[in-house]
Amino acid sequence: MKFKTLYTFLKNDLDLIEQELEKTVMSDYSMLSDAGLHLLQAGGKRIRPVFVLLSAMFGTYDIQRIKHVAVSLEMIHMASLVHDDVIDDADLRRGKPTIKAKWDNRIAMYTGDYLLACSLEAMTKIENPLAHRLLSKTIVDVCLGEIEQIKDKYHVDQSLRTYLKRIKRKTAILIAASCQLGAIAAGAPEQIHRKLYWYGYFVGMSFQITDDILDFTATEEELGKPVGSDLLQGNITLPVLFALEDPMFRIELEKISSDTTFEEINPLIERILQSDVIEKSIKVSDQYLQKAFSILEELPSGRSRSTLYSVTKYIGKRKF
Ligand code: GRG
Repeated sequence: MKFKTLYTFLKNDLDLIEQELEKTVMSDYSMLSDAGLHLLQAGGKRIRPVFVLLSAMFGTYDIQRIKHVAVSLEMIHMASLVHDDVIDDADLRRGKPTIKAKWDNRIAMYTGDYLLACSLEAMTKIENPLAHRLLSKTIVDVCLGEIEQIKDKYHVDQSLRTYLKRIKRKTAILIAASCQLGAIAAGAPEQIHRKLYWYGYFVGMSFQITDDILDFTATEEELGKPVGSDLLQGNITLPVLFALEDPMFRIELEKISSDTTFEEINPLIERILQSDVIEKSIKVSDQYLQKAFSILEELPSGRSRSTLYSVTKYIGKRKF
């Protein structure tokens, strides 16, 4: 089953958001429009807009209002991907050349900045200080998460806590904010939008852990980038943290540096795949999903809750 079939009733609204995203990246400067459109048309799951819309259904759902929130959240995500690809010197994203590879680092930085600015502009349509405070805090956290990731690269002596704090900032908080902001913009009561934040946070933690697992278990075609890219970048993800408990693996991993090649990390990828660390990581991801399900139980029943339930189940099994 495809992810999109879980929420076919949102198709028209998601199509509208797609058109809004295209309109929003347009600028008088073809360089910015071309680069923005290139990333948009490369695909992407648009899960943040989906969470915005489903959460908005807990309030007064008005797509003409909610679309600005969905566009804003997807544009922050896009801006962060464009900057991330410069930081990681990555050539492929969503199976297509990155902006920095197709153009150059300078244009990628301008494009990322422009997308972030467009995101803030889209959110001004929501005249609610709480929404803006949450959005600003979220962007600060995403930036801190990235700085922590850079600081922790190649550090084999980091704790599980450090890893969890990093993924909370770099991924989970943006998904949490997508849920809460959708509900806030739709005027949902406080006790509902707060719960949706925590639902999004737990789903987001599981989503990132799964991303870290897929870096080893998926194919290059599924990932849209080479297998083991995170490891090659020196990112100590959950499967790697577990694998470091083996002293022999630790000795091999300590040899990785920015000069290491894909050929050199292949044996490490093989070791990870042959051990139980993937299973152990899936268990941690499942624990977060269980917490997400518990929060869903506390929300009013209806189409939104049941769809969030299916989306959560799918996220636990995703292969993309
Ligand atoms: C400009 C806001 C801003 C931040 C700068 C570079 C940076 C600081 C942050 C990068 C954070 C980052 C890349 C987090 C990864 C998040 C993640 C899980 C990406 C993959 O998300 P998917 O699977 O991607 O939803 P698609 O392609 O489907 O949209």
